[in-house]
Amino acid sequence: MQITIATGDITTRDTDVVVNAANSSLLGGGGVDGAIHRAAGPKLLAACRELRRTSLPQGLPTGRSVATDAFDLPARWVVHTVGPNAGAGETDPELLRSCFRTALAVAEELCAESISFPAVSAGIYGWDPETVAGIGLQEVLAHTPGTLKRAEFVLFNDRLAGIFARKHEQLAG
Ligand code: AR6
Repeated sequence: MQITIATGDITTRDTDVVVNAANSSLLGGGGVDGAIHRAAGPKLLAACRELRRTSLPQGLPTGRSVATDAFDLPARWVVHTVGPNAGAGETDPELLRSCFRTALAVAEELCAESISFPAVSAGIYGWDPETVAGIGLQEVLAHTPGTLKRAEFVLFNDRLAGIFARKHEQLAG
């Protein structure tokens, strides 16, 4: 799979899938979640409410991923994942690994060819960006692609993008 590291706003990407760093409620929040909901429009919140009413009455557990349409975004689908919250004691790297792995699996179920990830858990949820870069890149590098051909990490600033680019060089050799 081709991997790119980009600086910018993930809501502008036209990959088939944009991954959202959501919370268990799926009902929106700050950070990238807020940006995605603003850009996708109110139908995204309605779709998330419908998921809560039907398949996820207790919300989406940490480390799991679920898809909705992307509505007004250039992407086709939003895959919502719930990163671990370090501030609430969720420091098990397997939880973060699971976010990337389940998001990739959901994208494959959708027959997506491209996917964009933000730095899940590296903002409000307080994880060290180096750790997020390592885990995210390892999971994408370890993924056996079905339909997926391309993965992007879309970072909000050049400092974060530098961390991801250096980690990519280390891991991909
Ligand atoms: N495009 C790309 N990256 C962004 C964007 C954007 N438009 N906006 C922010 N980031 P965060 P978390 C970066 O806090 O740590 C929400 O309230 C940001 O700089 O969005 O997983 C949810 O509802 C950081 O590097 O997600 C949850 O309650 C990265 O995205 C909680 O925050 C992730 O930061 C999730 O916290």
